[in-house]
Amino acid sequence: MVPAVYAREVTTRPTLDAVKACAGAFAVSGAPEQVRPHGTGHIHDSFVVSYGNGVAARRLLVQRLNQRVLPNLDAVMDNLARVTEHLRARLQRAGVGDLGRRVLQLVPTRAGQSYLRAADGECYRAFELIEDSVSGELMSGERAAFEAGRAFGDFQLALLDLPAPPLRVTIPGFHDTAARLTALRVAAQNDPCARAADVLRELDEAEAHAPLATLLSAAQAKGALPERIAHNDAKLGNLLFDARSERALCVLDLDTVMPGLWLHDFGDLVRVLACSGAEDARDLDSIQLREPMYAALARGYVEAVGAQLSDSEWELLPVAGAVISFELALRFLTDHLQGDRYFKIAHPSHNLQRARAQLRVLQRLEHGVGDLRALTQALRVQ
Ligand code: GN1
Ligand code: MG
Repeated sequence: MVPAVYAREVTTRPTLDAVKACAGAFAVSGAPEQVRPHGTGHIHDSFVVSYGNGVAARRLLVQRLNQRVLPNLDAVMDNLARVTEHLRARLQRAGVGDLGRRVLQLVPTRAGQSYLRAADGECYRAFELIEDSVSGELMSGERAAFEAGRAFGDFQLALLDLPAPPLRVTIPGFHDTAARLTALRVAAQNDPCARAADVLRELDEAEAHAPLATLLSAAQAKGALPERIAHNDAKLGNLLFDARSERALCVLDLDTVMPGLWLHDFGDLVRVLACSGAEDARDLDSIQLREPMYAALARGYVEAVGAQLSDSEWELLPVAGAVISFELALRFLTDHLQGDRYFKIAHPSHNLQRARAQLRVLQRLEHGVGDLRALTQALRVQ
């Protein structure tokens, strides 16, 4: 299945006044007072809103939702409610305290809806802001890598026993790497923005890696990889750490939590942690393999889910990062060719820069795969 081409033009960020006007619709006492932009997500627009209630300010995270990327918001919010309730009940049973900071807590509208549809058709939702926390993007070092591996592993483990029915598919073909490659070929062929001639080297590099596109799906088709609930967007920006203890606190961004492969989550974590350099690094030499970070990440992940992994999952852990960095490179390059309709950008060649950086991550992970294999094997025999 070829993912949809995003036909509508990129929308601009809402004004702070527009957010403030909508923020009054959520069920908290006091009126919205201050609004400020928050976070670095590529899809929604997020804001921290303080409400005055005469005593102490209460703060919510208010998001304007991207309906081009997530057209079925009812499915998204349904999944969110089921997942967060399940996680909360589990933590409660385990006697874990501080629940309000360990699981996302949605704040409904005064009318009792899970999200607000404003008069202009834009949709907003609100969460309790998790205070005294730090985005994983600001964390560094092996301890944080270990924590991230364990936190996403724990998240997967906790959803193993989510009662039926299956979660809804919020974005069809999300990790269908072969379809992502097809979408790139179509975009290069149609070339709506006349950008293809400038990216021939990147297109060649993508084609040279085509076999990666079916590596996981072929194993899955053979029955070697179980389908289970995955987060599907396991990056550090989607994990909060406690500001004081620097331990992982809460997994965020549950919009793509749906049936999938656990390897996609591990691969995403490898993509962001096992190489230095930013996701959109302009200086490609800043992107170097960091074996100790991979080892720490894998140790944390295996501590959580090692006992659940099938033989094929163990075998494919060391290559999962290459698959996901390849897939994301395809997506960024496709978006560049299509005129930046999907990911938010800060400048006109941003998606191209991101694609180049992901291709470099891919190269590093491929060259180092022998080392990654040895590090993974060492964890298995322990
Ligand atoms: C997007 O929303 P955000 O920024 O957490 C994207 C992911 C990409 C990621 C790359 C729904 O995640 O798939 O891996 O950017 N989310 C969606 O940073 O497409
Ligand atoms: Mg996010």
